[in-house]
Amino acid sequence: MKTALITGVNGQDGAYLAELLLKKGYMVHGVKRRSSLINTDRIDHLYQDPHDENVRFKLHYGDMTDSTNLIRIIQETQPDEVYNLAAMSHVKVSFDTPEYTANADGIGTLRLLEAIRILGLEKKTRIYQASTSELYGLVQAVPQSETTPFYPRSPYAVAKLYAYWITVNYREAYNLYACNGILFNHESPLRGETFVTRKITRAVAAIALGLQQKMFLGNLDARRDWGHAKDYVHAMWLILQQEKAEDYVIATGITTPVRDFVKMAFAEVGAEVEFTGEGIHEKGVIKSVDSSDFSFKAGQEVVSVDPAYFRPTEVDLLIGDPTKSKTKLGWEPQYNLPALCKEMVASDLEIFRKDNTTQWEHLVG
Ligand code: NDP
Ligand code: GDR
Repeated sequence: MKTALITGVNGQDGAYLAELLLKKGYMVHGVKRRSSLINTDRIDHLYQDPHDENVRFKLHYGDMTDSTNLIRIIQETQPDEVYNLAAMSHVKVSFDTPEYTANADGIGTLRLLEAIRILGLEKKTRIYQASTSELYGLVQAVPQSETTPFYPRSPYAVAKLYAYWITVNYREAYNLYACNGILFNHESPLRGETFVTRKITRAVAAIALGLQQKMFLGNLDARRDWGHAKDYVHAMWLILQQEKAEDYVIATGITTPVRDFVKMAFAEVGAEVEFTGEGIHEKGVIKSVDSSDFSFKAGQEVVSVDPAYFRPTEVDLLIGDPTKSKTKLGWEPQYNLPALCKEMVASDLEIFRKDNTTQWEHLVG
């Protein structure tokens, strides 16, 4: 039985990856930092009684800012594969907490790599680093591939740039099987509520059910290459199963503006949304409704722009070139954006139908 260690196991990707590896017969150890409330909702369905001697899923308290516990957990678990998914992953929030982001996302990766080395596991343990399309930042060329130059545009992306290169360096210097997956945006019903797709599908569901009047968004012109997290965690696994350690871009190759995702999400509840005006005066208004199941009406303003959501430096356009991962890994995504959007809206409708007292986000994201 292979053993995997996942940092950030209770995040969106950690949850899908843990599920995938358990299905593949792995012993899965997850690293989770302590929080004042239990926040394991995304992995509760995977729970196994730790008293059971055949337990294959185990959580450990750990933090990317603490080398001592990373070394201890790796020593205890002796993993064949480490997936480093833990990070302060919100680009906008990284402008508010830049030093912490550098520590957790940048130096945190070094701590894991060093732990493997200190413990003499270079020959046994393979490591996957969650790199990101945010590395491309200010557009140098499109579509973005493994050879496109980086130009990070946020403290998050700069921290991830360090993590990217330290991973490459440990591969070259110590012959470690260490790889970067340069993953473009990937979403799902498990996506954090303050990332734009989930913020939109959640607001669409709440508006449709009459729990909210409208949503406030930032830059509607930004374009992203959005895929489904389930497809992307499969790629992470494939990356660690190759003969040679290499870096791969994982993307769909299709880019969509935020504004079009809003329209797509409203179409799922039978509403056509039209955008008028420009810049901070742009508005999204319901033009027509072809469903009597929901409580909005034609003419209702459902989207306004709030500059609080603008970033000091923005990444305008991301569109990935997945040729290498398709040819070398044989990776093929199962979802397209309309199917992803449909699943997310349906899931958020179900959540609000069960519990319409869900707390709203008090902070900007
Ligand atoms: P999430 O934000 O959903 O999950 C991040 C996880 O990291 C959470 O479990 C979080 O714990 C944990 N974490 C944060 N800080 C620390 C810390 N200091 N020590 C230990 N754990 C910590 O992110 P995703 O699942 O979406 O993304 C997974 C990884 O992939 C991240 O590294 C992200 O930067 C990267 N990435 C994501 C992409 C995407 O589109 N989703 C694209 C490219 C890269 P808690 O729940 O307590 O906050
Ligand atoms: P991103 O994702 O920054 O690409 O990082 P996010 O969904 O936060 O933003 C995507 C784009 O939408 C614009 N936008 C808004 N974003 C948010 N969050 N809230 C809003 O109200 C809003 N309005 C418009 C943003 O300006 C941006 O252009 C994600 C994270 O998962 C990273 O960890 C990961 O590395 C990258 O994807 C790839």
